Amino acid sequence: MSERTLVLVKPDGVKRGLVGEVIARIERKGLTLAALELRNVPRPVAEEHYAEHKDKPFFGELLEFITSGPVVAIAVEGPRAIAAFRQLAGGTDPVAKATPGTLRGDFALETQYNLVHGSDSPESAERELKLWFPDL
Ligand code: RTP
Ligand code: MG
Repeated sequence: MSERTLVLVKPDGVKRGLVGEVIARIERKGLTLAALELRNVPRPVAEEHYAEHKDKPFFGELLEFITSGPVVAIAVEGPRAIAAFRQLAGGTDPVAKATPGTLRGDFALETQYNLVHGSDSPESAERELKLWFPDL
């Protein structure tokens, strides 16, 4: 059974020219692209997207970062797409948790600048896809 997940190439990934690398890995895994757009992120969208972290000490920095330049938002589709993309991304801390072979393990050094976002559950995916791609 197919499902959808929201992937973001964060501003660091766009600035570093890694959009193609992210898309290539998604496609090589066998997942498909249901929607894709380069976007600036309005602050209210960033706040809504990361609402679960609103009480965390890093929330302010996280909003600054995610609104600091365009992101590429992608609706990714396929069997177990949510877990499959989290596997491609690697752990949140790109050195302590993500292993080589994952996007974060191969291309990132700092937790804040960890290249990609992927929905972490079916509930998150549904909420985030409504926020980013309401017409999908
Ligand atoms: P994401 O939501 O972006 O896919 O990342 P994630 O699930 O792997 O990690 P999450 O716990 O949801 O954290 C969201 C993003 O906040 C930044 N962060 N900074 N400075 C810090 O300690 C810290 N912790 C998290 C990261 O950009 C992380 O991806
Ligand atoms: Mg998360």
